[in-house]
Amino acid sequence: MKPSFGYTRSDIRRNHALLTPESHEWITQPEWPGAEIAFLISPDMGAKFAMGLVRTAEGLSDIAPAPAGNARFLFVLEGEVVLSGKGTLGAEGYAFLPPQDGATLSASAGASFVFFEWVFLARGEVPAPVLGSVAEVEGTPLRGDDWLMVQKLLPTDAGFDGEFNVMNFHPGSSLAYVETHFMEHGLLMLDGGGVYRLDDQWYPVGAGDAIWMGPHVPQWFGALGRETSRYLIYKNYNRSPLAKR
Ligand code: UGY
Ligand code: MN
Repeated sequence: MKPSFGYTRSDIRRNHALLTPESHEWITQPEWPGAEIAFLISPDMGAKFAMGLVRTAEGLSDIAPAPAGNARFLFVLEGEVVLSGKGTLGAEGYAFLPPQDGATLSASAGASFVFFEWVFLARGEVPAPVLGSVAEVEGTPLRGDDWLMVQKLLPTDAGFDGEFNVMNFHPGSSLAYVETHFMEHGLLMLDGGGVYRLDDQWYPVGAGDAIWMGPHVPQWFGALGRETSRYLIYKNYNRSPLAKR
């Protein structure tokens, strides 16, 4: 039995990290008046992107866009987020905002969302913003396995330097093999749970847990329980490992 004090499931290692809700440090930032932010993944741990949770008791108004050169992706967990001149996102609504996009962000009282920011690697024309909702994205079986459906939230063309997917695991299904690849991941468990293998560790994980997978880290997930397990996952994509950030 683990003691209830001085213990966390969070585990931060050289090439991966599990970040669990009981260890989140909620901070304020000058760029986000009215928000509490828990930065879960950052370049300080070796990642090439940042991922944070935002919550707001009173609501947010006109939060400035990401710094020049950075792309931003938002995924709403609760409440509503409004992007000026673009539209309103409800629960499981999402937006990709390319660098230099001028939209400001407002949010309803009690709203929460996850956001990602990274230095965008352009290839040809920089893509236009994308707004959508998970419920409207069709899933496709991963490598023919219809117990593992992938919803691709962004267009797949090479203008995008990354992808954001929701992976849906039927209870008892798993990734078909232990993946190793140079691309990184930032992941948020949305529903269900199971066992995540990262490097040579096996972690029990559930809704609300976040994971950083660094380049080349061996990774595998097996879904347990009776409900569908789902996670949101970011991956840098469409770019050579030698491409400069
Ligand atoms: O797209 C991926 O690399 C994905 N299958 N990885 C993962 O779920 N850990
Ligand atoms: Mn992967």
